[in-house]
Amino acid sequence: MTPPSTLRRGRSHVARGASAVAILALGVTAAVAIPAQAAGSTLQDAAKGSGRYFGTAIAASRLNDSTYSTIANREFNMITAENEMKMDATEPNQNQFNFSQGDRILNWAQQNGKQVRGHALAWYSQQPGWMQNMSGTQLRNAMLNHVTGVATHYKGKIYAWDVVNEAFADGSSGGRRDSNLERTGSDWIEAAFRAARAADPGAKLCYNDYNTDDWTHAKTQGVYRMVSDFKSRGVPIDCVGLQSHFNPQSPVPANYQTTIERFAALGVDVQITELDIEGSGQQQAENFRKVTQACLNVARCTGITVWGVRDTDSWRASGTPLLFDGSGNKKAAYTAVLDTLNSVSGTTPPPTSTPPVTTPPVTTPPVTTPPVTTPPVTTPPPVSGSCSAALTIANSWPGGYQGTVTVTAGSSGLNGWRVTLPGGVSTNNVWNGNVSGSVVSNAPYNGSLGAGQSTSFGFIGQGNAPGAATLTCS
Ligand code: G2I
Repeated sequence: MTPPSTLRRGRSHVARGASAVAILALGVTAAVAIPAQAAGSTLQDAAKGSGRYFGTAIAASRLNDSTYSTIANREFNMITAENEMKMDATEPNQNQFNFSQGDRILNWAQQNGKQVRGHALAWYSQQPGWMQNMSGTQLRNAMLNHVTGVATHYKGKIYAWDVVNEAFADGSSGGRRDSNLERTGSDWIEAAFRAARAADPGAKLCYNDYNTDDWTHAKTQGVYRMVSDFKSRGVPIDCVGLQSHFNPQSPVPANYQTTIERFAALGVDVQITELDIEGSGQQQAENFRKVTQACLNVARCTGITVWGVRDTDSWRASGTPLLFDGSGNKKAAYTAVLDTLNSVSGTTPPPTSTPPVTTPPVTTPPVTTPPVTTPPVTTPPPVSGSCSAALTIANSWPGGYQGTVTVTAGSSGLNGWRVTLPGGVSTNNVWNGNVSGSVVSNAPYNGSLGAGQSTSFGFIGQGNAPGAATLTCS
C-alpha cells in the first residue's frame, strides 16, 4: 500500500506541474518562481495555509497547568469552552447569569489572539436544575431568555455559536429527540436561532450534533431536512457542526466527505466541532488523516476542533482519542493531521470539491435582525381583566441592556394584555410580545392568563438601563 507521505508528495508534484504549465501558457518567464508555501509547524499554522482554523476544547480548570496551556496556545487558534458556556454553567439560577468561567476561557483566548466557538446555547442536557422541571410557555420563555442573555453577554466576541445542540433522535426515525424543549413545540429550534441572531448578529449560528457523520443514517438525513427547510424559509442558520466522536463502534464513515459536501451544498459552512477518535498508533493516525482530508476537500468545511488537548484531558480518556499523549507528546495522529493540513497549499480553501448544484449566496448576518416572535400585531388584542407588570433588568453592558417584564393577571384572568414601556425606552427587539411604539402586547400564545398567572416578555434596550419598575398594564 502506498504510504500517505508518498501520496502527498505525488499530489504536490502534480500541483506544481500544473502551475508551471499555466505560467508558460501565459508567457511569463519560468524564472518567476512561485514562492513555496512554507509548511506550518503547528496545527493552526498548517490549517491557516488553506484559510481554515484548527481548534480545541478548553477546560478552564486546566488553564493553570502549564503543559496544557503551552500546547493549547502553540497549536490551536479556535477555542471552545468544554463546559463553561453551557446552560447550567451560565444560568445556575433563573435570570441570574454567571459568566465567570466562560469569561476566563474567552479572556485567555482573546489574550492569545484566538477566536472562540460558543457551546451551547440550548440543549436538552446540562440544563440547570430550575429549568429541568419546566415545561410549556414558561420553559419556552426561559430558554429564549437564556439564549438572549448569553449571546448578548458575548456579543461581538464569538466566531460561531452552537445555538442548538443534539436535538435529533438516534436510531432509524430521523425525527427529533424527545425532551422538555421539544415538548414546547417543534419550532423551538428556529425560535432559538432567531433569538441568537437578534442578540449577536455577527456570530455564525450553527446546529451541532453527533452521529450525523454517515450520510446514509436517518439522523443525518433528519438534520439535513431541517437545515434545508431553515434555508428555504429564511430561518437564520449559517453552519452545521459535525461533532465527529469516533470509535470502533462508530467509525469514520466511508461517505464522510459526502456528508460534508451535501450540507455545504445547502449554503451553510460545515465545521468539525468535537473531533476525537479512540485508538492508537498508525490506525488512529489514518482515521485522523481521513477526517482531515475530507474537510480539506470541501471548500465550505472551514475548520476542525478536537475535543481536548491531551488524552488525559478527554471526556473518554481511556480511549486515548486525542492528538497528544498524557505527557503532552505528539502522537502519530498529530503528525498525520499536521502533514495532511500541510499537503494543501494556497491561502484559500482548495477547489477540490465538486461545486454544489445550487449554492445559495453566503449569508452574512443581517444588520437589521428579525424579531424572535411573529410580526407585530397592529391592532392591540382584546383585553379583559386587570393586570400588573414589573420590569427587571436581566443583563446590561455599555450602551445597552436586556429587560424582562413579568405580566401577572389580576383576579379575573386575561384574554390579552398591553404593557407600556417606561419613557425613554426604545426597542424594536422584543420576544414573546409584539411591540408597537412604546406598547408591547401579548404574542398569540401568551395572552391567555388565568387569575394570578404570570408570563413574561423580554426586550433589548439601547442606552442606560432604567431601574426595576412597576409598569402600566391593561
Ligand atoms: O459528551 C461529549 C460531548 C458530546 N457533545 C456535546 C459536548 O458538550 C459533550 O462534552 C462533554 C464534556 O466533554 C464533559 O466534560 O459534556 C459532558 C457533559 O454533558 C461533560 O461532562 C461533565 C460531567 O458530566 C460533569 O459531571 C463534570 O463536572 O464534565 C464536568 C466537568 O468535568
